[in-house]
Amino acid sequence: MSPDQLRNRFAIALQDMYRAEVPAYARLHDLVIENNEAWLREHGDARADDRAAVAAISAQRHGAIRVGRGEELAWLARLFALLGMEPVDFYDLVPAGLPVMSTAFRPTRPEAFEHNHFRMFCSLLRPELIANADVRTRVEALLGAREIFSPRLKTLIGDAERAGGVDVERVDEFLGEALDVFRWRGQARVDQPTYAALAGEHKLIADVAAFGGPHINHLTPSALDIDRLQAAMIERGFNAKAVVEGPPRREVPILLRQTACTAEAEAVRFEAVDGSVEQGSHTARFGEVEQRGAALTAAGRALYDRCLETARQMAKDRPYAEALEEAFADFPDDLPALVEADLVYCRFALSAEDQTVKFDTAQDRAQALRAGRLRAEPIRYEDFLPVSAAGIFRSNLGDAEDESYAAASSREDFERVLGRSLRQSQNIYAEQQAVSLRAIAPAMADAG
Ligand code: OOG
Ligand code: NI
Repeated sequence: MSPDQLRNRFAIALQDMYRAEVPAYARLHDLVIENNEAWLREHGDARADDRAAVAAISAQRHGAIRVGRGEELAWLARLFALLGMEPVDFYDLVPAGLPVMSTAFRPTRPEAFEHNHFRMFCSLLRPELIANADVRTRVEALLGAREIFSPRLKTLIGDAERAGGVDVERVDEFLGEALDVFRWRGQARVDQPTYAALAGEHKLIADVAAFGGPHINHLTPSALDIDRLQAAMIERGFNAKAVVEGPPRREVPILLRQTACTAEAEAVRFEAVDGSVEQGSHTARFGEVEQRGAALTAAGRALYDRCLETARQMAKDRPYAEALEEAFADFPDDLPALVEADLVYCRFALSAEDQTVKFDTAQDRAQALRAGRLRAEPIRYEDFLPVSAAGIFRSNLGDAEDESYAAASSREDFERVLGRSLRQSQNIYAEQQAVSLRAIAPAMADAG
């Protein structure tokens, strides 16, 4: 089966599993479906009457997991490679007070996104950063002794790698085994006092080390209008975040906007040293919603970071939404201006066969765009935002205070444990834009 088809099957199965595991997520997902359908109807879009189309539009676009040791990450990389997902970008969350480093496994070809968008944000715990020596030793022992992949799944992965893909006859078994990796286990591997000691160090540490595997901690469906969805969440009594994270609402959406409902406590069985079972709870899993906009160039990203920082400063003495609006007034919001300042990546095409159009520089392209001689379609941002990611971790783990860790993480260390190199999203977007421009050039040469 093709990696794209397999990823689609996997994502659908994961969605079903997580809906059954976390009822609050199922309610949020239903609200997204209802909201998207209403949006389509109001915009005269015929897909509003097509249940399958609405479901596909409202399907989850990403999930997130956390693992405990390098070997686990390396196996995940092999599994996701078979689903057509490559590790893209390095996210060091240590400066944000989280003892993890991360990447996102995702499709990289534009055609692959048409099959299925699913990405998995994957964080690796860095137990060596745990200051308390007792907790650190305990965590290392717990992680060293666990296997998150069944022997059968490892065999199936090895077979598929040798055969160049998963055999159609093995797909059900393969997906069943893969799904089990991410399943919630209501059973902790430690007793209550140990859980409390780990959580006392950092909730994240308990979330990883106290359990037998990397349960999904959230899935994220896509909203056609995230502000409308946020308002609906509040109106329906969801425990929604106070604000939509990321850039403000704009004419030309950029990057990624996200909101979420906070995690609810789930029952957990802890086994005491004497073998008796104690009931307790763990709070980590939730539902999130996203809406994506254009990928930014390095210059665009630098401007975005400056605007966001300004907003943060301004928000000290006024409402955040207002501060955000005002801070982003410096970020151009019409396509020709964005193209002219080389802030967004686009796919370009000629409006009509015309060999006199100049498109070598950003200024040329902006001019041709304004004159209606060139068309530009912003390339969608397919990655994540570390600031929002840190906010997501914090809001669902309920940690108000930032920890401070001495060491920064290194991309090289991460690649070594991953067992492969990371792709860089900037290169992927730049290449997509360059491909579109190269396609114009021969057309003009032919015409000449
Ligand atoms: C991952 C948070 C990152 C996002 O949407 O930014 C993420 C986590 O909480 O483990 O999914
Ligand atoms: Ni997320």
